Amino acid sequence: MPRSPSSPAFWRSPLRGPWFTSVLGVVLLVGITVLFVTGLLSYAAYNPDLSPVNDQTPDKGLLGFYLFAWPTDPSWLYRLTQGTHVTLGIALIPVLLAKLWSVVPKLFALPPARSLAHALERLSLLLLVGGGLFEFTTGVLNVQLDYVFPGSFYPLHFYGAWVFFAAFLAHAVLKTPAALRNLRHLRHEPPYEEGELVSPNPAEPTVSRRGALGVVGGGSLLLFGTTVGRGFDGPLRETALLVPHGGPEPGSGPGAFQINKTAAAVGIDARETSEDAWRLVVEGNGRTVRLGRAALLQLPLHNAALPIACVEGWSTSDQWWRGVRLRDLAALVGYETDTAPDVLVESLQRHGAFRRSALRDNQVRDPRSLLALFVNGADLTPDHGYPARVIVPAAPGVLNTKWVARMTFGDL
Ligand SMILES: Nc1nc2c(c(=O)[nH]1)N[C@H]1C(S)=C(S)[C@@H](COP(=O)(O)O)O[C@H]1N2
Ligand SMILES: [Mo]
Repeated sequence: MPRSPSSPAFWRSPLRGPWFTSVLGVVLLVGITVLFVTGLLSYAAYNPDLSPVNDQTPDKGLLGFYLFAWPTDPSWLYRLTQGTHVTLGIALIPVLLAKLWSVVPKLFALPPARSLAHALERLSLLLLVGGGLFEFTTGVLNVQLDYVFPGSFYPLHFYGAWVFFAAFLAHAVLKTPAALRNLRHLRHEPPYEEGELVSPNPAEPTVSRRGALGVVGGGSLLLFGTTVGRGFDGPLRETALLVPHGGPEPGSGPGAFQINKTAAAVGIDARETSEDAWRLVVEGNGRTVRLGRAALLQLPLHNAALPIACVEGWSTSDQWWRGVRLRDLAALVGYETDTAPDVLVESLQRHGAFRRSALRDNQVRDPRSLLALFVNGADLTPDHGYPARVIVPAAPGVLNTKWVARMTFGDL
């Protein structure tokens, strides 16, 4: 048996062949396209062009060409797009690994380049494989380990996505026609097909090609089934075994829904949130208004049923929020409802990520966008942002700033 992996006979699995690779390739063609689109949507949903507050991606330049005002309808929009991004990304891992396994002999093929065109193709494969592994790894680390790259996950995952997708697109254009032909015309079981990837010296099969695909698909289903629950509350969330439930257990009572960072974790002290100490500062138009919680309660209060949906892919179902409309706060410093501008929201929190965020005028004007004082019929709990937190329909969780201390209205 040849020792060198550069010899085709070294690779003996009878599973390898154009049919097996083509099935996996077509699944990834659809799946990765959905990942790319939902990923770009997630980036747009951050309002990264309200610089420099939300944007953590320096010099995005041309790559930000497509940014648009993220809508506030339907209120579950980000819950859906980001839940899809994360759940699908996790479920595709077995498919990606099987696809790489199925073509691994090519990695060792000699000579490394037969022609300039061949050299370029191999270079693009380097970006494709490297980019794919990089995107899946950074994505999993982010949802699994709670920000191993503080602040720098966004630029890494964002630039990586463009490199990966450019190589992916080139690869798809070159290979999809053949893959579709293979699926239509090739036999998938022995006697073995011919062509690239087929071992000239196959070992005895221990599983059929269909059986092997079944194992890959079963792995994907298992990951899907143990991930998808994080988009729901109650017992369904308990089925999300493989991913952290996104923070500490929320306990029971009106505040019993997912918590990202607790008050203690970010150093919010009960003394600074007490009735006596806490004041909300509202600024804009050169005016400044200060209100304690009692004064806020004198303003018209409204209800909105809205979810929280985190970039990590977890979300809650609708919670009942009650508080002051953001546009009514803009009115305090002299803005009419239909001319209310963007707002910069700052938290009491002094350190760490997410202590401030910018909202766009369409979000400020939506009547469901609140500075919430209550949730599910009770005062906000300390961990959900007492004395006041922002809640905006369809916005990523990170824009729903907790423990709000200051709001500055004006075009950003
Ligand atoms: N001040 C402050 N606000 C914050 C955060 C934070 O760490 N600090 N986390 C944000 C993120 S990433 C999410 S997903 C939501 C979670 O809100 P919850 O903990 O009430 O579910 O709060 C957002 N608001
Ligand atoms: Mo989040």
